Amino acid sequence: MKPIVLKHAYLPDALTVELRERYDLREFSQMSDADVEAIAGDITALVTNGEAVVTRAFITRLPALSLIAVFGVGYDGVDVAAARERGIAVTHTPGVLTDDVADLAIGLMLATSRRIVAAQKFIEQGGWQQGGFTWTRKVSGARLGIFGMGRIGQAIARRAQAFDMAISYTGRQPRSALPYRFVPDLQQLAQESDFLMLCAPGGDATRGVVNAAVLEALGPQGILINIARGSVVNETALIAALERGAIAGAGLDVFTDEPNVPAALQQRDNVVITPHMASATWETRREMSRLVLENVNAWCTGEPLITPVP
Ligand code: 8YV
Repeated sequence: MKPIVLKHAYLPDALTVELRERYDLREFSQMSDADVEAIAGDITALVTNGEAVVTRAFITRLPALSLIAVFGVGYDGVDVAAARERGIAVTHTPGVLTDDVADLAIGLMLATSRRIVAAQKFIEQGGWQQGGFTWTRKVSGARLGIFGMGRIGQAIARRAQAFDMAISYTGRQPRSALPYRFVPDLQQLAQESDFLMLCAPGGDATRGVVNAAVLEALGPQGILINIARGSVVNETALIAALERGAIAGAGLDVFTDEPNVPAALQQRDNVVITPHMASATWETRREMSRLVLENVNAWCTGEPLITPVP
């Protein structure tokens, strides 16, 4: 008998097909509570994505669960402590999406600072016939503050070096091997940056840490870029800061209540928004899918997991 695997949230079609070929795949989105209850004792693996939430209560409902495989590098949606208490392994997809996320981060920084989206709208709305587009802010040589100097933060820093940016960072600890300046405090980092780039993992430790005081410190010429998690930013404070000109703009790929983006963040010339798409290229989504499948297969055959969460 094939092991029962629960597809808990959105996964690419090709990955779903491969999982279905190998396992008895059940789709959570098509099941009632009673359906889940009926097979709860036989569900051994759960595959979810980086945005979905797997609570302690949900884990408790699945007594035979032994693997949670996350399609994504961020696993802040999963109650890892609850999983560990039960001896349930958790895997994710680090590394394969680093380049794409860093690329989009740089794209958002350029698009926001140079107002690329607003400039396109300017042409499309006939503005050019009336005069030139407003001047924008220079990226090359500016001060970049990175919050979270993990794999993605470092990939962004390497790209930013090509723009001759002065790079500083904050995070849990200084990384002495890196050639960038460590600043112990997020507010100080904001104060000393033209661009504040958020790369820190989501979760309780970072919830709402980009608050009114940090945005105030970033200042009226400062730009916030978030490719991490919406939860890292106090979105109400961000909207207020944009409305009163406390910061110059924001480039955002992630939001507090996805897929709902507050109207106050839309239709602004100084805000560039994308729908949590940093890792969504064909190449990377294929690699992420491969890694999920390899982890599930390894778990199933008793081999060591490829990318367990640390
Ligand atoms: C994905 C992500 O959008 O890796 C992550 O943590 O947030 C993204 O790459 C997500 O996991 C796919 O649903």
